[in-house]
Amino acid sequence: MDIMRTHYASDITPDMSGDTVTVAGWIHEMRDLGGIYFLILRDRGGFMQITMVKKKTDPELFESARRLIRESVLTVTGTVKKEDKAPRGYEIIPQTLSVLSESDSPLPMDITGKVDADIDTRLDSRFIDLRRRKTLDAFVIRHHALKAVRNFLENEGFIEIHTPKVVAAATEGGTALFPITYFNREAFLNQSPQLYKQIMMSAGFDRVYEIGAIFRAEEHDTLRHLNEATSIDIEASFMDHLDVMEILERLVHKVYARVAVDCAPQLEELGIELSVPKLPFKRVSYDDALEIALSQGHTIEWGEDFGTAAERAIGNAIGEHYFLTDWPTEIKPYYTHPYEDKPVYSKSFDLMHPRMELASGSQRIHSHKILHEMIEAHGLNPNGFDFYLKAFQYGMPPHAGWGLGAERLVMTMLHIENIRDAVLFPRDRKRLSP
Ligand code: AMO
Repeated sequence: MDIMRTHYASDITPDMSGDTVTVAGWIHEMRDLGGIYFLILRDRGGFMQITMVKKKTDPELFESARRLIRESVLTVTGTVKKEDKAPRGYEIIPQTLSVLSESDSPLPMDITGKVDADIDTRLDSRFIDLRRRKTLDAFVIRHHALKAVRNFLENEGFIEIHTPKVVAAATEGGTALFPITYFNREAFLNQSPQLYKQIMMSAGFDRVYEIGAIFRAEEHDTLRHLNEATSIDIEASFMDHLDVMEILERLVHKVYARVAVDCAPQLEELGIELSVPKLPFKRVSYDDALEIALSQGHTIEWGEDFGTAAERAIGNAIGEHYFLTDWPTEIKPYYTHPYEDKPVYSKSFDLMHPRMELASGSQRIHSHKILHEMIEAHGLNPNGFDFYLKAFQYGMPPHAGWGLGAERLVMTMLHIENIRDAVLFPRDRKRLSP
């Protein structure tokens, strides 16, 4: 059995007519017209038509092809022939065809896109769901988006780091933790690389980034929350909140611009016309946003977070990406730096898409004394933060950073309704498998 492939569907062009190629993939469709038999073979790059005319094909090959089962894996060696009516303008006339793996039948779900499946059916058989072009497209775009993020940050002088996901303490205070057993001790899955990326500022790394898993045990069952999400985090020394906001908006702009170019075929298949957000993004203070929400009939007290409905109302009023800035210090995490001249407000921001929050960040407190006080003021025990606080005792530069949700970035860019469609194997309240 020869499993060497010479070409992907996307490598072959009509002007290769006459060439011999070996291709491989899954049987997407079979069309039996009696005297002529078409196999549509699918690989990552697209579809190929394998054409067999009964009179011109070895009878044994013809009959074995007719017995094939959809979604089986095949390799085909044959001759390329220009054919305007076939996908990509060519067909392959096979000389040999071998089945590498036969599929069971019926399939757990339709993959041709003719029959819609609900999200649970799709996620239960995610490997099959991912064979559908539109599902695959979103993940190819996610790959290009994250590649653009990496390239951008590398060009800005950021060093990639990997911080522990098994930790001893809460990071974000309030939000819920997943406890785990670590030998004989209690440990947790990390909610955010926050404390470690800050420690790296004391280590002198100056600019760091991490793209990694964050775990939140919140009981949310919404279209924009996961219990395991991917966070794009940065931290940078000798910068304030304004500096890192500027990095963030340029990064989002760059991701859209790159995806528009690199993913043109996928965007077309998905029917998406990507409009690259214009720079600079609007800055809207918490107080101004509160006014918008109040004027639209929402009741929120100063110092409260905006609920989903008010957030939507503000988003609709603004209509594009924007920063929500200058939050009340009391509702931001303990590490957030207050303004020196008006300490009830903080040097903090959220990056918003009209549909939802994408990122949050701030300048951080870099004084050991004040940080210690703030941890206590938030009702937390500073003893649990020893390893973190220590890094502030021996020369910690002023610094700032943010965390951007990768799934939310992708879902808002591609108009994906449910965040579960922006992650391969989502973890939510009910789902721990596959
Ligand atoms: P925050 O908790 O706001 O900030 O998280 C940052 C971003 O991560 C994404 N995100 C989520 N996405 C899906 N499901 C979730 N459950 C979820 N939780 C968070 C969001 C959010 O905006 N340490 C700070 C960041 C910083 O200041 O550097 C933090 O974690 O897109």
